[in-house]
Amino acid sequence: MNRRTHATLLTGLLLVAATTVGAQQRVGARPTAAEAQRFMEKIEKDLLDLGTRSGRASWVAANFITDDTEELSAQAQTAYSVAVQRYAVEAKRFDDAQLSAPLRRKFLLLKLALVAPPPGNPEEAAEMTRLQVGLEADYGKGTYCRKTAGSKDECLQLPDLEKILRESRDPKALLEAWQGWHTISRPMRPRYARFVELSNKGARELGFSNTGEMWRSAYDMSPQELERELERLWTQVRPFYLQLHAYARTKLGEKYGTQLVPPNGLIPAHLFGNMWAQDWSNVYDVMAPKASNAGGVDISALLAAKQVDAKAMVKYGEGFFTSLGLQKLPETFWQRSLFVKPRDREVVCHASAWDLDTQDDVRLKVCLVPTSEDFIVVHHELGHLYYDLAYKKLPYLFRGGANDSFHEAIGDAVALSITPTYLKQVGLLAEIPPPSGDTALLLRQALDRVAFLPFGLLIDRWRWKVFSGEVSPADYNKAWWELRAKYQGISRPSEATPEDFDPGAKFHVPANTPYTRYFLARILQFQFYRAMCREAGFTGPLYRCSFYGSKEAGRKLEAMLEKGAGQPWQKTLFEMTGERQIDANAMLEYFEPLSKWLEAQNKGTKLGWGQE
Ligand code: X8Z
Ligand code: ZN
Repeated sequence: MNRRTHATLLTGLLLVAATTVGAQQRVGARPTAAEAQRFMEKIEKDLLDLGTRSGRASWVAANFITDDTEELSAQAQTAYSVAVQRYAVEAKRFDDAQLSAPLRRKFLLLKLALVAPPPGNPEEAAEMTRLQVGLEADYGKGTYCRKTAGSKDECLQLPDLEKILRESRDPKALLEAWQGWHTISRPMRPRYARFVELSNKGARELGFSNTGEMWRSAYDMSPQELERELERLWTQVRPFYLQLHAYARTKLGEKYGTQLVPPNGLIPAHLFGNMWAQDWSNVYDVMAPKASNAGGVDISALLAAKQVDAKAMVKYGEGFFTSLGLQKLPETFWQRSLFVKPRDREVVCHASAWDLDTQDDVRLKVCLVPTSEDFIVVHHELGHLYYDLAYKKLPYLFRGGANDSFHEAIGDAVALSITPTYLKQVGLLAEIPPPSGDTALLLRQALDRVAFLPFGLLIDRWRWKVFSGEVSPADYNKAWWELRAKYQGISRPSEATPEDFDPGAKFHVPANTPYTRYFLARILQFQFYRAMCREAGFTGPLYRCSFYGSKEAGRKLEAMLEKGAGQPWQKTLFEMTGERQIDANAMLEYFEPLSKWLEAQNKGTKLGWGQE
């Protein structure tokens, strides 16, 4: 792991020992493994208790946003994170002890357990959690009101604005929806800046140089090694992204005119059918190949035709996992989850999976609409829950993903099996399209999974600069758009004002959820998928594989899930896939036919935008 950090901690410890302990034989006396074991048992018991309380309070706060639920949630979260932080700091005294590998790993996981470590000062710790809870609640309540011809303003929330982006093809309406949502984050900036300052203080107390470095230390390799890995992966997939970008630019140019979409330049962010231009599948109609036999399968249309409601979408998801031999979800899951946006109260609509007691009390909180995008989201979220259920018998600190990107990749790997054959098997599709429809099918997939990649990478590249202080609050927005241009090749659809704080209009920034996990998961999910396809005995082109119903694939999956965070992820990956590193070759194999097709379409077109 992070050797430099350990060295710093050790030096600190020895100095304290030498100056405060008089008796000669105590200097350098190492705490025993038995002491460490007892300390760890107490910690795990305490954190389970505090974590469960905090989880219940956050559940209520996210499902009923009010000033009171916010305050109660902040209090419970403070109690939990202050305890983690105190234990992690206390645990430094075992840095030098001879411990078994699993116990040593628990100490490591303890130190990395929080995404925002609170400062030791209690007032500052409480202030930090209040800021964090408040920012997430503000995102959840985000509302844009516009003047209408009548006397009453029309007020829209994120799901309403997302619907406009998804369905409208009128650039004026798209621009207004985009701009409207980006007004909600303006007031967040000063509080976000203070939050950054406080969490950095906590990170430094643990021996990290800032919160960003702490996040990069959570991958069983040094932060520098992780940075190199990310660069390697981006270099692997970037040529394919450039092809997709160039193709999308041509198509959007044909639709909206080259005035709005300059042929060699950046594409304005409001034209992709998604608020953050991170998933382009909603504008498939604009991107579709010209050939009349293009085909492909429009899952949104299938769901509408069968009147599949939110709960039924979740049932399809559960059905996939049980077909692999995994258990049905517990009854309480169906009683306690939220599947649709309530009309009469404020909720955080961003989809999330919850494991309230690290045992059986698992739930979803989603505001589903019957679209193909949300059909994938359901599988994604259930992947989290099946992971939680599979590692519940492990000790508390091992109840987690092999690393956070594993957690994000499970459901998506399963969702890659939503092929026409699968859709026919479950009665959603009548006829499997002929192989001539494969390009269309792959294009739909790429508009979701490949278009996402640069976005997945840049959010934390921005946050690393924010946490390290390289970018100051006055430049938050400028730095954000520099990265959006560099990696995604997109531009802000209108000039920013000095008040704008566009990163705050993306959930994971006010909610402080690390994002590198999603970039890695996009790549990793194809490795998992390929491994399970092989296990299921599939031999055709990778993109046609569905391992639905394969008990062999299910056993393979469960064996990985049951390992939780109990061993370095590289070992878990090897056991699952036979591969030793996260690598894009499975993804590139999957998309190989599309990649050739895009190259042919882009013939004579200049790739890139001159700022990459
Ligand atoms: O936040 C999510 C999930 C919950 S972990 C819905 N995702 C990222 C996003 O929406 O930005 C899944 C894909 C990327
Ligand atoms: Zn997720």
